[in-house]
Formats: sequence, structure tokens, C-alpha cells
Amino acid sequence: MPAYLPKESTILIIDDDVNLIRMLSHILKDFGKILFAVNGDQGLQIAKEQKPDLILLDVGMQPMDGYEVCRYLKNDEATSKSAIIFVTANTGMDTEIACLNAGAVDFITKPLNPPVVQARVRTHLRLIHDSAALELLAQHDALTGLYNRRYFDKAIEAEYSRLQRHQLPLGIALVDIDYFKRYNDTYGHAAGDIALKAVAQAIEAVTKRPGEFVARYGGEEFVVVLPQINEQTLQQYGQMICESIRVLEIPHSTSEIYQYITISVGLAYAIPTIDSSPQSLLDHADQALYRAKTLNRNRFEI
Ligand code: GH3
Ligand code: MG
Ligand code: MG
Ligand code: MG
Repeated sequence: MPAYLPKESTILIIDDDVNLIRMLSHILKDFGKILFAVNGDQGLQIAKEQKPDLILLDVGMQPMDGYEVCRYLKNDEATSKSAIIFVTANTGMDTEIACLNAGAVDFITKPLNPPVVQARVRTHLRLIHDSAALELLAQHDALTGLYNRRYFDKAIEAEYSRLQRHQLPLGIALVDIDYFKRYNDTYGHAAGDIALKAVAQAIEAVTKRPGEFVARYGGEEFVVVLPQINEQTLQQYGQMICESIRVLEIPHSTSEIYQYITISVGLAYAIPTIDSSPQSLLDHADQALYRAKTLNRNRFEI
């Protein structure tokens, strides 16, 4: 389940003046975890490893000045998300414009005024956490807490390209609850929602290998992305996922096949090629799902 609560903030101070680092650390001691670096190279390395929320970056440093460090930070996917506030003794309009053009969100002038530093940092940390929370909400389905279709559509493209580059197989499982309309008709829509959540949780619980993830694909349909999987493991997964829903024993008196809720699963896998697309893999999984449905449901097909 996603953690919607903001985590503790991490702030990185990059400055060649140790006294200034000391002062800033003191001013910001209640704002979260403080890291520091005394030059650009060290700062870039720490930023890469620790992914701080916010970086306070000195403009006047040697040999790499703050603008250059900022360019590196913004051009590297591993660090581009950290917000940057420049710290500069230069108060001219040109500096202000240069700082903002370099990709910083703000700048603070020296000599430091502690309440101003705290107010600016607080504002930016709040913005950072709010936008992280919004991003999380935009990627997740409100009912089940799983990734939503929008996230899946983006993530599957990225995963497909990644595995195509490495020439590794990608597996897909399309999951559809059996006779779910009847379940709603029998037990009511609210009970249907509860059952949907339970099924989502059970699917997530058996989807554990690194890189695998589950998304809500449509109403009572889920999709599982299973990178670097072979046919045998994929079949085992299909079996396991069907079993994991049967053992929930959610009563379904109007199901034609069983007294509890069951699912049908369509499996497909392929090594992505340059001229194929995730859609062809999804089509194959959909055809397999259709076979599972026509072969009396409560089963997987590949
Ligand atoms: P089949 O075994 O062929 O899949 O039959 P089915 O009844 O599951 O298939 P169908 O696609 O006809 O019905 C899907 C049902 O899922 C219809 C809809 O009411 C229900 N459903 C979709 N989304 C939700 C939801 O968010 N909550 C609830 N309670 N029901 C939902
Ligand atoms: Mg300096
Ligand atoms: Mg359906
Ligand atoms: Mg269904």
C-alpha cells in the first residue's frame, strides 16, 4: 500500500565554507536529516546516493561552481528530482535570474538571516511533499490502493523498452473475477467493493519478485507485470494466483462454478523486440484470458 504520509525530509548542504555549513545545519536542525558536502564532486555523489528532497547549493565554489553543479544535478535522472535553492552572497538581479534559469526553485542570500532561511526551506519542503503526495494519488487507484491504469500504461512502455535493450523476457498476467456482476447483484455493490479490495490484496501478496507489480486494469480486472520470467515460473505464478483467491473463500452463491469467488487468468510472455509493442503482449494475454473463461473459468491459460 502506498504511504501517503510525508517521510522525514533530507536536506543536502553543498558549500566550500565549513562555517556556513555549520550555521545552516544549526538553522535547519529541526527540518529533517541534514547532509553536507564541501565541494561539487562530493555533493553530486551524495545527491546520487541519498536523493535529498532539497539541496542548498553555494554559488561561489571551486573548481566547480554552483551553476555547474546545478546543471549536473538537473541532467541526471538520479538527482533531477531534488529541489535546489542557491545560496549566494551576490544580491544582484542578474544573479537572481541566473539562479532561477539554472533550474533552482529559489535562492537565499548571505549573510544568512535564520528566520528567512527557515521560512523559505519550510515553504519548499511543503511544496515538495504536496507534489509527491499528488503524484502518488495520480498513480494509484483509490478503491484498491493498487497502481492505476494511467500508471500501468506508462510503466509498461518503460519496462518493455528496458527489457528489449537487455533482451530479457517480460510476462503479463491479466486477471478477471468470475461472475462478478452476479456477485454485485447478489450481495450488493458495497460488498462487491470489499471483495475487490480483498482480491487486490491477495494478488499483491503473491506478487513478490523484484520488479513485479500489480495494477487495476479496469473494473474487476487486474494486470500483473512480471519481468524476467520463464514459461515454467509464469505457469506456477498462474496457478498460485488462482489458488490465492480460492483460499480467501469469499462466499459467492450465484457463481456457476464454485461456492466462492474465483478468478480467470490469461498469461503471455515474450522477449520484447524493436518492432513489437506491449499491446501485442497484452492482446495475447487477453486471448488466453478469453480461453480461460470459455474453458469454464477458475483457471489460468497461457
Ligand atoms: P465473467 O465471469 O465472464 O467475467 O463475468 P462478470 O460478471 O465478471 O463479467 P462482466 O464484465 O459482465 O461484469 C463485470 C462486473 O464488475 C460488472 C460491474 O458491476 C463490476 N464492477 C466493475 N467495477 C466495479 C467496482 O469498482 N465495484 C464493484 N462493486 N463492482 C464493479
Ligand atoms: Mg563559497
Ligand atoms: Mg471483466
Ligand atoms: Mg469478470
